[in-house]
This record gives sequence, structure tokens and C-alpha cells, in this order.
Amino acid sequence: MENMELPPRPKLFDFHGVSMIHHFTDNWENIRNFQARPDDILIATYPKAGTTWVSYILDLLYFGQTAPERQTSLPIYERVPFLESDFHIIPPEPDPHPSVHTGTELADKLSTSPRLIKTHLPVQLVPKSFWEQNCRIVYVARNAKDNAVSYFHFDRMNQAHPEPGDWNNYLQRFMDGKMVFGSWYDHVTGWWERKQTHSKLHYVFYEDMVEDTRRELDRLCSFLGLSPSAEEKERVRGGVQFDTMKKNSMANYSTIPIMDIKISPFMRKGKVGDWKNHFTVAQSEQFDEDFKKKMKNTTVQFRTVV
Ligand code: PPS
Repeated sequence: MENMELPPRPKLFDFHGVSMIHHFTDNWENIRNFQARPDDILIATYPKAGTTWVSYILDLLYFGQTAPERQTSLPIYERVPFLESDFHIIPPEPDPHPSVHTGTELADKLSTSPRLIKTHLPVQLVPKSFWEQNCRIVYVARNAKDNAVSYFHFDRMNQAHPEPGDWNNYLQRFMDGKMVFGSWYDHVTGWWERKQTHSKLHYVFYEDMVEDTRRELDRLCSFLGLSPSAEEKERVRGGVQFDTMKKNSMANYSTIPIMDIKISPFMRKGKVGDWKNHFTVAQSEQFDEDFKKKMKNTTVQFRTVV
């Protein structure tokens, strides 16, 4: 893998009013026409809000007992296809045949029921069949400051995203919505508004999950109509603790060559409040001021500490 030639970093462009890169729009016709099934569960997030955490929880809840071999042989990105992705998933050596799968192909090939599907699309770009089929959707949101920090480190290590540049410029770009998948502010508020009309949307906060994973697991189960035993719930909770997932090669993205976990691990810190190690006082004040303006018309509330 060390000598593998990496593709050049992609450029951002405007896609229906949202900053995007070609990896997530090249397959657009298939994404737009994707046929959701009524029991599909969509895991929707702005990038770096806790997608993998919730994906792993759902995977364990549904398939942890019936398909234990998944836990050792199938990375999370194959269990929970990334709908809009056109990334080339290259199996580790010695498999000489790189397989190319778009998210829609992977989802179409899934034999599980329900299918768990991941998306980072802002609500207005989600394929209409998910709404027509009245699918359950779990949306995870994370406070903007920690989200920006996590995204910055991810963009440093992920060759498939634009070069992040220095932190100060990056933060400005975050505030301007010039990020892959667009504005954090539009994303979290757009999904929050949709929750008011789509009853099968469960809106979860990363901070709540860190504060009390057991409670959030109970809420998730109740939304999904699942009633696992207390023992089973504890097993799931143990399997999705940060340190456990960080060591788990099926969950930690260490098998994807375009992500250089030596630059920054995918499972980086898993904390609320790491923004304090990155923002200067001036940056924090300016960010808060701007935040108030951008979020003045919404009722969604975030915590930057727990
Ligand atoms: S992605 O690329 O958008 O799918 O990334 P995503 O999974 O949404 O977000 C990655 C961040 O989530 C943290 N993470 C966790 N935190 C706490 N507990 C668990 N189990 C967990 N799993 C993943 C991960 O460490 C990233 O956050 P940072 O702040 O960078 O550590």
C-alpha cells in the first residue's frame, strides 16, 4: 500500500447549491433513482457527526447475534453502504482484483433485511424513494465546533477530499459552508425541520451519546421497535465503546488506502470539547457570534460541553 499511487485531491464545486466533490455526484442518476425499500434504515449525518458509531450500533442490534461472522470479516463500509459514494474499495493484499463498487451498487447487492444505508446528503438531495417508502431515518448531529475540528483532521488524512489548508482558513471555510456536503448550518437545520413532518425520523445528538450511551441506545431501540434483552444491550454497548471500535479493524477504516491513519486516525479522540484544543479565544468568539446569526431561526440546540 505504501507505494500505491494516490489520486490527486478533488476540487469543490457547486452542486444544486451545495459544495460537493465529484466522488459524490458522478453516480448521481443512480443515486436519484435509487429504489429504497420500506424496511430500509437510512443513517444520515453531516460528515464526522458520529455516522460510524451509530452504524455500528445498528449493525450489532440487527445482526450481532444472527450473523457473528460479519463481525470479523466485513468492514463497516460494506455492511452499511455509503449511498452517494463512488469510491473504489480495494481489498487488502493479497487479493489482486480490486473491486469497484458504488454505494448504490453495494446497497442493491445487500442481502440483509433491513438494509442499513449511510448518507451525508443534505435533506433536500435525499432520493425521493426514501420518503415515498416512509423509511426509518436516524439523523446524527454534532456540535459545530467539534464537528469542524473532526472534519479538519479527517480532511488531512483523507486523500479523497480537498486539501484542508491551515486551521484558520479551514474554520473560515466551514463557516462559509465551503465544505464537502456544504454548510453544517443548513444540514443540521434542514434535517431538524424535516423531523417536524416525517415522524419516522429520529434526531440524535453526538453529545447525548457520549453523555449516556445506554439511554440513547434505549431511545434508538424504541424508535426502531426493537426490544433486545438487557444482556444483549450491554453486549452492544461494550462493542461500540470508543476504545473498542478504535481497535476494531472492521470499524476503524484502517483498511482503506486513501485514508492515511498515520496522519490522523479515523477514530481520533471521540470526545466532546476537543474544540478547546484548537480554537483560539478570538476564533471561538467570532465563531459564536456568527453561529448566533446563522442559527437564529431554528429551535435546534447544541451543547459544546457535557
Ligand atoms: S464519517 O467519515 O463522516 O463517516 O465520520 P463519522 O463516523 O461520522 O465521525 C467520526 C467521528 O466520530 C468519532 N467516533 C466515536 N466517538 C465516540 N465513540 C465512538 N464509539 C465513536 N466512533 C467514532 C470519531 O472518533 C470521529 O470523531 P473525532 O472527534 O475526530 O475523534
